[in-house]
Amino acid sequence: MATAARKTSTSKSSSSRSRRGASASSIASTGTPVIKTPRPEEFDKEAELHAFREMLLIRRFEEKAGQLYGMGLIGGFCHLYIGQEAVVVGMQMALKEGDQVITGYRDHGHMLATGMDARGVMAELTGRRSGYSKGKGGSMHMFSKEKHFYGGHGIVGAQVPLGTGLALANSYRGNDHVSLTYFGDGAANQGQVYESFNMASLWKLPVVYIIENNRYAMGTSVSRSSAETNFAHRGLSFKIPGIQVDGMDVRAVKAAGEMAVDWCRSGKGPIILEMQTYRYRGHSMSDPAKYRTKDEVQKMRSEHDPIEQVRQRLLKKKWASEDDLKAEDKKVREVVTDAADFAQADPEPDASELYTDILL
Ligand SMILES: Cc1ncc(C[n+]2csc(CCOP(=O)(O)OP(=O)(O)O)c2C)c(N)n1
Ligand SMILES: [Mg+2]
Repeated sequence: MATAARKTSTSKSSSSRSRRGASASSIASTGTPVIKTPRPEEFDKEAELHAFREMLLIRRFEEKAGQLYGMGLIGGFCHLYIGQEAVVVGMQMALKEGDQVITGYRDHGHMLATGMDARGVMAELTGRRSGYSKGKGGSMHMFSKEKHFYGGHGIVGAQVPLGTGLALANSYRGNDHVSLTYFGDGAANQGQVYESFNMASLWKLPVVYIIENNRYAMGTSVSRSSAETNFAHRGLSFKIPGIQVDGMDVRAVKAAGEMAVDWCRSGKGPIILEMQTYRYRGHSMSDPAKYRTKDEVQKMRSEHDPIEQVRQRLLKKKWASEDDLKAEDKKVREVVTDAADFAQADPEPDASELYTDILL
């Protein structure tokens, strides 16, 4: 994927990189530790099946959310995560209980990966009373303290200082929990990101900054919006190391995730993981995605799909048959159908809830 992403990015991005001469030696001269992207380890059967089920759950859930949106059952914004599943599933495989997750508005995958209930997420999307925010938050505003998921934020980049704050709290309390703070390539150009980087590095806070570079911010490609398209280098001025990771390969994500959380837990401070990924759908449900070709999307789907990669390995190693995998898919579809049925049967919040849980 890294190679494919490079090849299809515009010449401007690669030439600007070489103009700046961001080689390993020039990075070392800034005093920022130089770290290497870890080589992914092979998964055993259990890990492959786990990754397959988890990614498939997100894919099927998002497809259903897209359908319900089309039927007018989901109001407001709805940003689907289809294509990016390996990022959150691989990272989650590297965590331990108590580690926190925070992200932006493309958040349903993160919620499911942290173990939040599909019924509660779908009920929130449809604005029903059993939703995680009692039907008053919708797609972009859901939280689960039990699962250590801190949202769900609609303001681009706003989760970055908040995620850094979670890390500050961990540090202050003296626990060994790590904050996983996810944001996009577009959000990476926000000023508050760099204020956060400065404090996180200065105070050696345990935060993994995960930049989900899906190559677009709404309709703008990274090469049109970003002077430095190597997002792993975005922390250099703050002595925060970073690596680029094939975000379509769940094994590569897990290996990078394990390295990064170990880095944080051992008191070395923040670290950046640039996940090179791709969203198959438009920015949100209302985006016809005319800024890229169908061929570009098709190429990613057919050559780099994260779920298909795992499927092929399971088949090749004879750890599962086509029938076994169809049965897994059926089970996942049942969970999603159940969530959608539940959400549609669940009542809307009572009018008396209009002013509860609101800061006035
Ligand atoms: C502060 C702010 N500016 C602009 C917007 C409008 N907006 C919503 S999403 C988005 C693009 C962000 O892209 P990226 O960070 O790459 O995340 P992705 O959607 O690709 O996951 C913009 C500009 C916003 N919500 N908040
Ligand atoms: Mg993006």
